[in-house]
Order: sequence, then C-alpha cells, then structure tokens
Amino acid sequence: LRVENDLRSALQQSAFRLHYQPQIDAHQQRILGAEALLRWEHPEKGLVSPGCFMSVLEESGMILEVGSWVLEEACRFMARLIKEQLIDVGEFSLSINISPRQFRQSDFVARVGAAMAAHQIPARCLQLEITEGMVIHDINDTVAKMHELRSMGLSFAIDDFGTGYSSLSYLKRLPVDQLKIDQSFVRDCTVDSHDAEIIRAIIAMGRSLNLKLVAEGVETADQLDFLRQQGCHAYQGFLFSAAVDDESLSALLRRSR
Ligand code: G
Ligand code: G
Ligand code: MN
Ligand code: NA
Repeated sequence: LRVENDLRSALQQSAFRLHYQPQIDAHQQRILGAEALLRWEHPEKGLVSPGCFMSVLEESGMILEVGSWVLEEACRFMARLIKEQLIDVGEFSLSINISPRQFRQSDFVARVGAAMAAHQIPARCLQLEITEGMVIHDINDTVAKMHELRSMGLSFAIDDFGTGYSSLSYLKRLPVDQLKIDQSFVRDCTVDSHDAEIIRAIIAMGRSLNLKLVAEGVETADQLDFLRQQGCHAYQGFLFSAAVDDESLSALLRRSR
C-alpha cells in the first residue's frame, strides 16, 4: 500500500522515465531498434527498475495510466528520432512492453492509433512486446486485437519466450513477428548444455515459423558467437549496451550513422 501511494505520487509528479536498450544485428554491429524500459526516479533510491514495482502497477490497475504515459512518451521520442534524422524509417523500430491488463483495455487499439497520430509516426516504427501469459486469458480477443494492430502496420514480439505456457498451437495462431529469447537461457548457454539445447530448439522452431529471433541479456562475445551460429538474428544486452536515457541513445545512433 505504501508502494502504491508512492507510485501514485510518482505519476502525478512525472517521476517516470523511459530508458532505451539498443537491439543489435547479430551479424553486423548495426542498431536495428531499441526497447523502451520504464524507470522510476525515486527521490531517495534513485532510478528504480520495474522488477520492483510492475506487479503493484498491474494489480492496482495503475498500469493503465502508466502504460498510456509509456505509449505517449515512446511515440514522442520516436518522432524526435525521425525529425532529427537519427534513424531511417522502416529500418528502426521502437519496442514497447504492453502489460496484460493494458492489452485487455477495450479501447487499446484506438489508444495506440491516437498516440501514433498525435506524433505523426508511421506504425512500422513501433513494435509491441507481449508475453505468453497474455494469451491464456482470452486467445480470441488477443488474436483479434493483434490482427487489427498489425493491419495498421505495427509488429509484435513475444517477450521472455520459453518461460511461460507457450504451446505450439498458440504460437501458430498468434500473428507475431519476433520471439525474444529470455535471458535466463542465454546466461549460461556457453557452459550449460541444457540451456544451449533450449536455445537451439527455440531458434529452430522460430525460424521454421519465419519469426525473427532476438536474444536478451547477452553479456559476452562467446554468448553472441553461440547465438549467431544457431541462427539468431539480433540481440540485446550489456555486451553492446544497457538501457540508457534518451540523450545517450540519440548519441549512440548519431555515432553509428
Ligand atoms: O528494465 P528491467 O529489466 O528492470 O525490466 C524488468 C521488466 O519490466 C522487463 O521484463 C519488462 O518486460 C518490464 N517492463 C519494463 N518497462 C515496461 C513498461 O513500460 N511496461 C510494462 N508493462 N512492462 C515493462
Ligand atoms: O523486457 P524484460 O523483462 O526482458 O527486460 C529485460 C531486463 O533485463 C531489463 O530490466 C534490463 O535492464 C535487463 N538487462 C538488459 N540487458 C541485460 C544483460 O545483458 N544482463 C542482465 N543481467 N540484465 C540485462
Ligand atoms: Mn521486454
Ligand atoms: Na524479456
């Protein structure tokens, strides 16, 4: 309850920030996009990551307001990247995490459309990250909304892939473009044959469904080598960069042009 109240003040006082983690082509050092990651600038604790408060936002319903802010802020930033010609439209996409409750809002599709229109950004610049857990609530509604958003031009990634209740039949029905291999499998993939096999299986399955594969939490060149050999397309992780603020991402993009 204490945290809930603190989060409400944070909303009122505009204490939320978005940081951005670059997504890199596994075969060449090229920035393909970035994932927007929420941060709370806490007066005493400094920057707080959502691991500590996402469940409170979700359970209290505050995620609807915070999620709207994230969408708005991400679109605003994307518009700036386009205006400053730091990216090429069609070659860079910004990924936004969407919580189950947010996705279930009846007017979610319209909200996304309105945010893009307000900032005049093309839909193909945006990707939405959803989790496998989202699907079990109501697969028909989820699939219908995904088709609508995709017909507008947005793309979808399944986040934390491999950690949820993924079944092949669900995956086949979902209009997704990308699977994000969870960092729990990447961490020990060069030393643990079990994790290596799971990654091989995810990549083989994803490729056979024509999906793009993005590995998360890549920290070492050995991990990247392994992933590349297995056919992974792109990665995020400390090896290239942690999530950074808007100015730092702009600087990274400027340097890479
Ligand atoms: O940045 P960090 O690794 O601490 O993020 C922890 C988790 O919080 C991530 O797995 C991510 O999916 C989730 N998350 C981060 N930002 C957002 C956001 O803007 N909205 C939602 N719904 N989840 C987020
Ligand atoms: O969306 P998701 O819940 O997967 O968010 C990824 C989280 O992992 C973020 O909180 C981010 O800060 C963190 N992260 C990003 N890159 C790395 C990395 O290379 N190693 C580790 N340990 N964590 C990372
Ligand atoms: Mn994510
Ligand atoms: Na993830």
